[in-house]
Amino acid sequence: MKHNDHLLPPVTRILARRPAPNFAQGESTRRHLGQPDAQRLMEQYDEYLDALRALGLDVRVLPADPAHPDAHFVEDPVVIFRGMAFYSRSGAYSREDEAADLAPHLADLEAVHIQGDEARLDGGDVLFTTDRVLIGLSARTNRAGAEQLAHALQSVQADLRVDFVPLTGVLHLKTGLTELAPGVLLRDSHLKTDFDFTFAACINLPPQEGYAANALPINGQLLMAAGYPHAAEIASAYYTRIRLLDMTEFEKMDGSLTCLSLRY
Ligand code: CIR
Repeated sequence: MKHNDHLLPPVTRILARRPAPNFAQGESTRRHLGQPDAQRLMEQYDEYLDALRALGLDVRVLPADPAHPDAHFVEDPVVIFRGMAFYSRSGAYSREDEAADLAPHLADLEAVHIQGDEARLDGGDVLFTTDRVLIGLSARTNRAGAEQLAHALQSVQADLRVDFVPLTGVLHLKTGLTELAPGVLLRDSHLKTDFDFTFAACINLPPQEGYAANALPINGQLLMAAGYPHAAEIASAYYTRIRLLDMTEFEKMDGSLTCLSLRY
């Protein structure tokens, strides 16, 4: 697979943060899935890091931050594009301060801060596809936040196409939609939106496989949640190397593969 024509360059670096012992105090809309098992969660986390290291990436892992039980979902407070870090304030009040805590660890990137108390945005709502950026308008990201990010990104690349995707049914846009391969979207049918995705081929996963819609392609290889055979079968048409990862304990906290790392 080619990556040269993608908006984002190949990944070389990963920034992650270890889950804190009190991670279960984080936000969750998935309490019905039960209480996460702390030991199992840490095992799943270590397997996730191993999978990234196996891709030959430079993986940096920050210490846990018990003051912010969701802080290991590092993808949400910042969006990285073209060597710049765009920091935003989360729509979850418990997560508002995470951007300030992360910024010193990305000091080599030029920082841009989404301004204004009313502007809210989580990185989980920002999907860079091959040729455009989709920003979900969700419970976490409002129009002011999305407009500011779009404007900031377009000040870096004037012809960047940015579309807003009003949605319900999943936490973030990327919870229910990722780009499996160039021009191919993978969608959880729980994701409700009137947005027209016909600019790409859109593969809808049945509800029982919906969690696998958060797939993580990196440099021509794919990480995918384990336990979703139909989704894995679809993915095998695009990838010769797929690493399936158990994500059950993160799922109980509304977490998925993309949110556990920053890739740049
Ligand atoms: C939250 O509700 O904010 C966390 N418990 C989960 C965040 C997951 N982030 C993501 O999908 N980008």
